[in-house]
Amino acid sequence: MTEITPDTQAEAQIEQIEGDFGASGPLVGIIMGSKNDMEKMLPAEKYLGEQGIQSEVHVMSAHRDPEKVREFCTTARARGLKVIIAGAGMSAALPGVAAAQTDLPVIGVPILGKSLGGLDALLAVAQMPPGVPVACVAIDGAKNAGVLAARIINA
Ligand code: RP5
Repeated sequence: MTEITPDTQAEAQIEQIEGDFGASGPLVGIIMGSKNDMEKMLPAEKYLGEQGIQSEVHVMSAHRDPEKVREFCTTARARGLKVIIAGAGMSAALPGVAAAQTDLPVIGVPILGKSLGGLDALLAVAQMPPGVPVACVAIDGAKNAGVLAARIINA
């Protein structure tokens, strides 16, 4: 009989989360705050695919699904991810919240919303406090997020 220790409990928890998020060996996690961000974010996934770098794509909002974001970020390294690309519009907390919960590099993509010309998201993504960095690309700059993620992985 297998003894249940805190370690085996943690492994079981990771296996459960792997089941939820998939564990087929992606190196880049691409997350976004809304399914409505998908079209803007897919150029990152497309570029990475062209470079032979597998990624996984998930929708999770820092405001609407905080627990899902926490699970994703705190298990990302153990599941083999090397970089997280996070896109969001409006108050765009997702990249910063991700960076607060993982020591993997986080690339933030501000998404153009219906007002303020995307400046709201740009400032929210870029203006991180010292010690919690997010590498911010241009508004709707998901392709460059993919390019930067590939450069980090190949560095
Ligand atoms: C953000 O709010 C999302 O990233 C999205 O860009 C924006 C609006 O979300 P929806 O109301 O379109 O789902 O959190």
